[in-house]
Amino acid sequence: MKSKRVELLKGDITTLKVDAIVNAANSSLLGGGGVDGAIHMAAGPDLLNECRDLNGCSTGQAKITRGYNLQAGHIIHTVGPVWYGGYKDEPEQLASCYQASLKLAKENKLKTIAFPGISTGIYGFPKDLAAVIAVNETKRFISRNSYPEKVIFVAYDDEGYEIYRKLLNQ
Ligand code: AR6
Repeated sequence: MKSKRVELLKGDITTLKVDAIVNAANSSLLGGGGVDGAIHMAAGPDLLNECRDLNGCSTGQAKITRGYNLQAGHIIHTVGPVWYGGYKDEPEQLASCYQASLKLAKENKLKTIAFPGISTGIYGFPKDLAAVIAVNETKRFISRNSYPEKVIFVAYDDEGYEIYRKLLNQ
């Protein structure tokens, strides 16, 4: 990888010791399946209590909480778009998720942040297009800002890992 500020890992994002992990949440912010369920399970019930006070989150936006029982100090909850075929501004909304999450990391002076593939599970966003958006938005943001110092993309399986690996090696 060319930039030391961008890394790729394969595995479970809930185990990472970083300043923030990003959650692929839904607009209620009250938990769900996929990585959201895994994060709430690992963080413990105090996370849900804090989330109840946030009054949800719009698609493309992000909100931050503490990390509770996670090794990660914070959780940045972002709501990705449901994929409807690409005609409902899904790419722009996904780009907005990365921008909003990175902005929160910057505002909170977080040095390390880890992203799962937002929208690429239950929400059905094509993984290759989602990865292009994730990498482009991240590179653009870090080229203009000193925080976060490091961004880690976390692939959950071999297919996702290969998609990011090829993009980051370009
Ligand atoms: N670590 C890293 N990545 C993971 C993990 C994990 N532990 N678990 C799943 N992934 P998804 P979405 C990957 O479905 O598509 C929830 O119910 C997974 O392989 O978690 O944004 C929410 O409440 C995929 O690549 O999120 C929403 O209702 C990526 O994480 C809805 O799902 C995202 O998959 C959000 O759907």
